[in-house]
Amino acid sequence: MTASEKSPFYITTAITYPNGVPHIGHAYEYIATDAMARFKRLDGHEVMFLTGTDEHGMKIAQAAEKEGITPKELVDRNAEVYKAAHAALGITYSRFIRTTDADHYAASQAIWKKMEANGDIYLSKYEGWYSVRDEAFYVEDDTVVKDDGVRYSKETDTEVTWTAEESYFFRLSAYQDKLLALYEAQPEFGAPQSRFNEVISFVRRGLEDLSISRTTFDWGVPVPGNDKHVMYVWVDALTNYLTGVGYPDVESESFRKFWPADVHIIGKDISRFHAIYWPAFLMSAGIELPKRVMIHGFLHNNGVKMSKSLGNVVAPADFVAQYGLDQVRFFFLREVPFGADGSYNHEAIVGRMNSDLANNFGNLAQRSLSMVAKNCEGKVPVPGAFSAEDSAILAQANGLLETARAAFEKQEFSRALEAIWAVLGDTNAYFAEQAPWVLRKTDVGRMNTVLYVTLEVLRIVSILAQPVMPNAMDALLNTLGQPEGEARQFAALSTPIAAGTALPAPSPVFPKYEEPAEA
Ligand code: ME8
Repeated sequence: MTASEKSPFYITTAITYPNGVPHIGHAYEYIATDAMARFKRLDGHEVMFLTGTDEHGMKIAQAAEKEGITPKELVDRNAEVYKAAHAALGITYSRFIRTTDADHYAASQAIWKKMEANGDIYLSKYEGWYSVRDEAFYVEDDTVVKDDGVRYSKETDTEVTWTAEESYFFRLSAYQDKLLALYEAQPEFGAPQSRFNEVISFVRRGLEDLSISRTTFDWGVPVPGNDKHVMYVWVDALTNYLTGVGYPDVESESFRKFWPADVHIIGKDISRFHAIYWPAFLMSAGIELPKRVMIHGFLHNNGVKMSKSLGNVVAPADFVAQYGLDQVRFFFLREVPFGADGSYNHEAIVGRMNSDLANNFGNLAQRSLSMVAKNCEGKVPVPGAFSAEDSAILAQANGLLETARAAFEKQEFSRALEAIWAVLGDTNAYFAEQAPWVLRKTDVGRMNTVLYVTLEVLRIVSILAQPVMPNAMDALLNTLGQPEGEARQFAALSTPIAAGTALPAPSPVFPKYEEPAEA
């Protein structure tokens, strides 16, 4: 099947506030989304992958003021820092959207007008509590005054300030039943279930209309027809997913091809914005809804929340420099079931590097490939008839595509990797049992068959692990004599490695982690 015959696939990350620097939590989301995008491409889909920065709102305006620069200067500078993080992490986005891009203003104003035309926007006065950190409103019952005399959001523990101003409102209250009907009709609209359930209960408790414009500052998209107001940052932020595929030109090729989005990948702190406000805005504007909102958990450094004041914010690029890009990508996707919260520390990363990568994968590749180099003239050997053991291990490897597809469909990355590593584990046992280094002296034909089977498993595993470890798998597929392009697509999985393929001299892909010598 060619790319054009398979359904196009549209995936997004949350767009990050560029008020600080990227941390491991952001990196985690980018890596997961990138692995998903690469998986779909390798599986023959045309993929649109959108990521970027969320540049409006009070948080950005205040951060700029603190630095004594304009908001635009701040976001211009920091957008580059985020782009550099994407590059360091090997993120293959199709577009890096910035909400200050001109086409994004047009899209935000267009959706606003649609909601207005539908009778869902009205002018009134907002009085209530606002958290600049969260860019979110809170009702008084959800706030508390602490010993320091300051009022905080109970849920997120961020300071809230009293806000009273003229504001446009979105008739969110009118969407309660429609949203509940959506959740009923599309039980996988939000995932994983436990996080989606929290959203559903929130909606069941009743929804209030939402303040969607501000007048006390001007760093935002102007409200059409009333320049005194700028849009509430979340209205324009969510709209980025439409801008990215050409909205408001709903007849454009990209909009028709890619909308509705297949999956929005976001963190647990912003599930309500994506699973409540966003579908309500879209319903109001008469636009199709995304198919899925996948809510991942938070990563904590050694179980401790990352924060600037604790000084435990690790820059993604430093992490990559210390452990290696593929290793970092593998660690996060293998270690933490996507959706759950996770913790990382040096020992856990080194553990995975040394056992899963160096021992289970790297050693098997190195041992089999160096035997082939020495005993088979550096060519994939011609196998004899397959024994039951050979066929069993090949069948396991051949079943991996379906397992991986099913897991990736639900963003269960760790489950896919676990299945692949189970086959590697069994192949290691097979290799040890068959002992080709003994067969070399007793039965060369059998040795050839065992080496062939091992190389075939390595080929399958390397192709399937590409979305997670693109560079290392590139190197290994080179060593397995597999040319770039079609031979590395999932469609090639069913064509076994060809006997006689010339193999370059092998070199280890996964060295063990060595602690740097004490200075
Ligand atoms: O929320 N672990 O931006 P943001 C895992 N601009 N993920 C984390 C994390 C952690 N420790 N900390 C943050 C915003 N994230 C809005 C989004 S989308 C239309 C607008 C995730 O910079 C977080 O959950 O605060 C979110 O998905 C992403 O990083 C950006 O967070």
